[in-house]
Amino acid sequence: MPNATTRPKRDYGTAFVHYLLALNLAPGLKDYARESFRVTLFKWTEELDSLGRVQDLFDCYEQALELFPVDEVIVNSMGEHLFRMGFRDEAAGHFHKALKLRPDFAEAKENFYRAANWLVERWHFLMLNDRRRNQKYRQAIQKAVESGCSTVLDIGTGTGILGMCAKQAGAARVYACELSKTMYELACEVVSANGMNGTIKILHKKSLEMEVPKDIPERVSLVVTETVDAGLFGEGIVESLTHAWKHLLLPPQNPQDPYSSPALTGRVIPAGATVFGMALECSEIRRHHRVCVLEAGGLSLCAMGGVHSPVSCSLDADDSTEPYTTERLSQVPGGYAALTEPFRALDIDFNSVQELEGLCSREGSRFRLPVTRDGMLDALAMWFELHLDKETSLSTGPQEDTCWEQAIYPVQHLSECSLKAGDELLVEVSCKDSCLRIHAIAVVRDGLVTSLDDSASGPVCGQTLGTEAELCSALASLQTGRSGSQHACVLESSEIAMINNVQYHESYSRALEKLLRALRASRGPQGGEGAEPNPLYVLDVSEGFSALPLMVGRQASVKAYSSVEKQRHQTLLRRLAKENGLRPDSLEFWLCRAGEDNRDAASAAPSDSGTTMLQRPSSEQLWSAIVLDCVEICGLLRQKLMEKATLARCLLEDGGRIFPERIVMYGQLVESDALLQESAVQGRELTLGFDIAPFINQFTVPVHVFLDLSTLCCKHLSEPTELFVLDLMNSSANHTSQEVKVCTTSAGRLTAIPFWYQLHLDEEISISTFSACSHWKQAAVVLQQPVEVSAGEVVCLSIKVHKNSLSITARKGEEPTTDPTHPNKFMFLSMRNSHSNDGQFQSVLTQKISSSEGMTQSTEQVVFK
Ligand code: 44T
Repeated sequence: MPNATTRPKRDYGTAFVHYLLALNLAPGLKDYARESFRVTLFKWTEELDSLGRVQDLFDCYEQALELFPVDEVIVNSMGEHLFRMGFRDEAAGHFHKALKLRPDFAEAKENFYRAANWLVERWHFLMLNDRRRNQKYRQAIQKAVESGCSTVLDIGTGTGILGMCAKQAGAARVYACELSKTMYELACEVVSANGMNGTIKILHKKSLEMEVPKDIPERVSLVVTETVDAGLFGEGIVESLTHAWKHLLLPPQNPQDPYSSPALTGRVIPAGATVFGMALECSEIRRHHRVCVLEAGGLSLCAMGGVHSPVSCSLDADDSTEPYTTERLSQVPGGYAALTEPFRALDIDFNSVQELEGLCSREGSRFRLPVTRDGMLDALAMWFELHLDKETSLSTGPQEDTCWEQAIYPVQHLSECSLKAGDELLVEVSCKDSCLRIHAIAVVRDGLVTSLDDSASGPVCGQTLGTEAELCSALASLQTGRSGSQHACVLESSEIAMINNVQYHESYSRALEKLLRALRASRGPQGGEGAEPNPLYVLDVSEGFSALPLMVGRQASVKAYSSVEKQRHQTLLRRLAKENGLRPDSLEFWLCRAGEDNRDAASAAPSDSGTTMLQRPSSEQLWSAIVLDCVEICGLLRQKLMEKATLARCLLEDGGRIFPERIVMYGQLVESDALLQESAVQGRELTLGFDIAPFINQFTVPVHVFLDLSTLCCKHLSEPTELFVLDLMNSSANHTSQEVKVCTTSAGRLTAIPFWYQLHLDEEISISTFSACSHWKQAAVVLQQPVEVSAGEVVCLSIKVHKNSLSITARKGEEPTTDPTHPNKFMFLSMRNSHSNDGQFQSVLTQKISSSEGMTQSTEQVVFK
């Protein structure tokens, strides 16, 4: 028998099998064994997870659920595995079931909100609340159907709204397809609730996989679709329409025969689009995509020259980069200045398969744009007009009053580029991988061309220009010699904004220096003559890139440890260390030392990351300072923060400290329609006469993340108020509750409570996550039911912290709080911003899971019940 010292691990696999056997034979023991059975299941499935034995893992859960079918902890935990593996629909079903079993199950609630945020993107609410857009689409569809288009396919139906418009307008047969499973199920439910069950055939399919007659019995005379994103082509409309013309639509109208019957020819709504572009100066975009500071916390940042964000449309961009980001320019913090007039960049006719097919093989078009004012060239922006038909268009432009964002192509050259009024900017618009790209090539000033090519070393090549032909030849010579920057390194845009956040670095350097000085003084002179003093150990457990260890490592007799995992981050830190003349041993990487267990840290559950790193620097040493990363970029507190703080405290030497030592959360009462608009379908009115709100509103989440509070359209109903204090040096407050009274300063409808944090590094130095240079965004709680308040009234917020989630209820004045199911209860969760549904639900595994009865049922519960 192996003894305790030789046995490498507890054998949870064998234990699990024994539990199964025993409990199946003696079900009477179930209650007694429940707790230890769960532990065994979780430990064993964790092991299976790390070994990649996915099928075995889910088999174990299925067996466990056969024994304990209504055990909410097991149901929730299975949901967590499903979610991490990308089976988000199924995961949501499990979280929902767990919540049904125990409505106050905080973890399941948090998980459900996170899943809802992924499954139903927030823009669905914006679009359904956009009455003008809805009416325009309905009008165009109605006209087409009335003119004879009798068979209709709605590609990317979402909630089913456009398909229902077609049916209501009198189309004989309507088909719809939707690639997201959740949206597909939602559409089925909405269509049947509106009495159109059986009259619209809805398929859970990507249109590109559809065929006649396998999926639909006939070619259709009208395709309606709104599968467009801010960059127009990002949802794949070019491919889907090309495919639709070849396989799903009747042949297009023959221009020679304009009177051919619409019932026998095919057409598309929208009929086409015009794309516009413009150059702009925008400090907010600049600080997120280009390192703008030369020095921070006493560190020279020149080695950061080659750093750029993962948004790049340059030709040598690789797969990891996105060609554009998005921004609602009318609300960008700090505003923007147009450096050119908007120009017409591209026209596309969706009714011409030749145009659709030829789009990506088209030569890029070049434009000479007169620069209309002096400014820094920070980005090119694009937006479009969607021509639904000959009469009706929708615009997504920055000047329009719409919910649309614009596509932003940050200009990321090595050197800054100042434009002057009277210059000409040369840009190229092209289409690669079915994605629109716009690229600044050169500036013409006083007849001299200066290349903006990022791989050229600085502004190059002056050439006198006269004719257009000379310009062309000048450009041709500029285009050669793409070499790629030697020191290119990609950092997330939030990491670039952090590097540019001078205040953040100055504050941290100052606070750390103060502490280390004090510790050195308290140790007094050490060792004998010439002996190296014992170093002070500092650990930075920031989640992404962080230059703080370098700033600390500059100081004498300090050993700084960075926890950055990515190779490119380590390379960049080493380069910075070298450039700043740091002793090679003053910076080390903590992960490398932590060994085996951390090799897979990137793939480990988010809840595990961070805590494994919290260990002593060596068996005889303790840390002088530990930097904890407390706030996510999205504006929420990091998961397991208090656990980490408690752990970190145990690893500190006498007098050592955690940074920040204290976090104060602030909030403000506001009335904000903008937040309501993206949180749920508003009002009691039907949407275009259809009942949609109750179905999609099940996916309402109480916390909105990634907000820019400085430009949020809202009316302040109170001053910023301290809501909560987390004392990282003293408390491990996992369960707390407290009441905060807030006095209103104006009358209004309290609809939301935005919140942010003040991070206190020590008694004197603090930083806010809500400042003009902050790399953090803010978050807000949106109340399910607004509270009418008058000026000078007291609103009582009851704040409860339970493990990682914090819930607050809002009520007026001195009314008693009793109702635990109060509608304005909300939670602070760790949620990502919405991402597109990937539609990868067809795998063998999912089919297997969906075919098990409990699963299908619980999924339906989420969506429909
Ligand atoms: N976001 C707009 C993009 N689909 C809209 O699964 C504007 C973003 C936006 N289904 C702020 C404001 C706004 N076959 O449910 C989705 C998607 C589905 C397909 C079947 C296909 N080939 C496709 C392609 C997409 O179509 C639905 C709509 S995509 C619309 C994107 C308010 N931020």
